[in-house]
Amino acid sequence: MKISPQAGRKFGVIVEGFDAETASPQEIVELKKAIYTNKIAVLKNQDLSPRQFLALGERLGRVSEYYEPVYHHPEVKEVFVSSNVKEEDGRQIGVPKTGKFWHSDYQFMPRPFDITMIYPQVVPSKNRGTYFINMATAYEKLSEELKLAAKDTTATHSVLRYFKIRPTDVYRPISEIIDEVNAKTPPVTSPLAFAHPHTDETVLYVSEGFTLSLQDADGNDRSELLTELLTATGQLDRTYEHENIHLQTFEKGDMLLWDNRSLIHRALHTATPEPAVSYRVTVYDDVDTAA
Ligand code: 7UC
Ligand code: FE
Repeated sequence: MKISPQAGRKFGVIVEGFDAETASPQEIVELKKAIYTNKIAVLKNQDLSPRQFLALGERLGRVSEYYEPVYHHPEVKEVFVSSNVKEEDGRQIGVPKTGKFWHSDYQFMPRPFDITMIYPQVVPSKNRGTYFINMATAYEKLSEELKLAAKDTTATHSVLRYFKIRPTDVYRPISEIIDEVNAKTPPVTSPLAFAHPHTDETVLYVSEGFTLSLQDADGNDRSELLTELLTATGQLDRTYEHENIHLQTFEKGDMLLWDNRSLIHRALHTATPEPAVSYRVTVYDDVDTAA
């Protein structure tokens, strides 16, 4: 296994010669270290079945299956499928157009994932990739004034605005769906800045997609601060040229592993979508049991 920095990019490493089937415990430890230190690791030349992909996830931590079954791979439910390609018989597997908004995975849940693994299956010829922002570096770059304002502030997150209407929701009143989403995944409130469980960096925990509101220690609404923070961190830049934004591209055979506690991401928007399918496995890396 050879780990090298991604030339000319803001962050991320390339991992060559990694064999998921025969990787030693030492290699897994090194890989996880590379993820937390460099934020993205791109494993080259992977050729894994959904089951083998899941098995690799299980070596990194505790795999979590997505709470909405409509995303599940039909054979391996722990594999989340993002797909805009219909089966020959017209069936839709997984969900199209996922993640086209700034977020981190499960940010709206009490415990977000530590590691996200994305394994593209059908790779578009152009406009492929995912945008990322490192919210630990973004925090460091905030003005002293904004850092101070972030102290003793909490953020409330919800999936509501990006919850995907399921085929079974057709003809249901939207109010009923909203009530169901709020009952199943009630808004979660957490500190606006937290210490990263694996690196101890201070991470600013807000996203355009999932963060609903900010509150100060007395419970007063600080939503104007939310707009300032989204602007400062680059999340409102529709040109995607903000210095915090990193475009991670990939080719067939690549597998992206990233530190979901410090990165937010956003699927690249394409006006004329080409076929695209990717598989995802998400992992909890329990600090107390981590190697
Ligand atoms: O369809 C999607 O964009 C999925 C999103 C609402 N959740 C992904 C996650 O893991 O948080
Ligand atoms: Fe995502």
